[in-house]
Amino acid sequence: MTFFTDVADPIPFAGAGAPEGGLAYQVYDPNRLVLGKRMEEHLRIGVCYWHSFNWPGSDIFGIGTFDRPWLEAGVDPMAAARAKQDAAFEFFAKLGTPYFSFHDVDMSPEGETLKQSRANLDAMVERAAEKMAETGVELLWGTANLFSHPRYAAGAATNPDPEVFAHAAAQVRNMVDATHRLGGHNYVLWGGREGYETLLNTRMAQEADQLARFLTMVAEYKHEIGFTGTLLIEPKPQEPTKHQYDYDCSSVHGFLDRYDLLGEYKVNIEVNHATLGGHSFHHEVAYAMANNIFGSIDANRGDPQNGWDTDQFPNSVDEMSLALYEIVLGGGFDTGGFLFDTKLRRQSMDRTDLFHGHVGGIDTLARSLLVAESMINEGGIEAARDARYAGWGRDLGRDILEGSLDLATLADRAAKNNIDPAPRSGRQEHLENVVNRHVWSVS
Ligand code: XLS
Ligand code: NI
Ligand code: NI
Repeated sequence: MTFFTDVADPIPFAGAGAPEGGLAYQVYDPNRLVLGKRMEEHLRIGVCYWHSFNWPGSDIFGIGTFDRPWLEAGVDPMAAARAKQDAAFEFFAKLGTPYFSFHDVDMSPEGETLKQSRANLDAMVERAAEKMAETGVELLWGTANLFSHPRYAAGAATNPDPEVFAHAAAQVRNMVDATHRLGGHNYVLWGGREGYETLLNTRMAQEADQLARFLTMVAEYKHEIGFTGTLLIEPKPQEPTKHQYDYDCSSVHGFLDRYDLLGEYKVNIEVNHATLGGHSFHHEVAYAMANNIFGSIDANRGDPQNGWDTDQFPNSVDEMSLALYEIVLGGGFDTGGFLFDTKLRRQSMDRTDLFHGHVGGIDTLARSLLVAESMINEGGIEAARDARYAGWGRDLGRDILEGSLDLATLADRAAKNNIDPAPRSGRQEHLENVVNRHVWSVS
């Protein structure tokens, strides 16, 4: 049975001739070569199972508005899971993008016991394996939902009750197995409730040790079973907790360093998590690149007026171009990609709305990639950065960094040479104009 009956399979690339309002890519041409690599390989786009197929369009003030028959009351849970999976894979194939991602409970219903949950998951994962073989769609990452069930109200790994930690361990073990079985490229841990609501009842040091123990166990298990995907932590500053420990890339980096986990984990950066943390997305990407923890991206953005995770489709070439510049310049994705952890607006209840959101977002990324390509080919930004730091490649800079000078020797040398450094322009406005020239001119 087809669910998205009004949509062509697959959605074509029509370039500038795309019909207005129609479903065709204007920029995303998977085979177009960009800096020697196919566009599809640069962007590695994936669709999320949860917001697109497992969320009815509800919000805290109202029930679902979407047409998702498998979510209706009274449907047998496994039959519902199969109908949802059919619609999801039909969507992935029609969109024509290479990857998807899911949480355990998105794909298979939780059973009465952990054993039953595992059996349900295994059955749905085997069915997914068949669908993946039929469509060629691959798993970007798997993850476990350790935040929806009431047992996780006070966190999973950071819960004051070790039995909750153990339950979370069982779920993660099952999902790492499932991800491994499906040839997943990464495994994600988003610490949804790994934080606190109030410090009055919280022992932060204790919770940090618990979280580190959990992450260590997951890394050890990965090696035990021979899973070769990358483990990723997805930072977010808050929501649903008042404060989340994985606040941003820098706090995750420090945490990994403190517990000797650098090298085992990288980060999955979500655009709107960056902005909720008081950073630009560009900042988070550049930080991760600079510190060798860059892994993957969740491409959904926020709304500048709202202080929560609205998960909207990317539509700003300005914002995405800067991030893509850093990503491509830094060598691009390894196992990661651009996951659409995106939500439709609650009023977008037509079946085709899901396609319009993704197609527009994908075109935004494709155009941003072309801007990045143009900036890299022209080289103006890197030349300006090189010029700005050039002194560090000369004698004084090298001597300082190599550690051959102590403070007093350096001070004496400065006095002896009578140095009097002149302030120099950072040229910010000029550089912003350079970027805009590329944004406005690529095609
Ligand atoms: C929530 C997160 C979540 C993760 C996966 O804000 O973005 O959707 O990506 O658990
Ligand atoms: Ni996310
Ligand atoms: Ni999010």
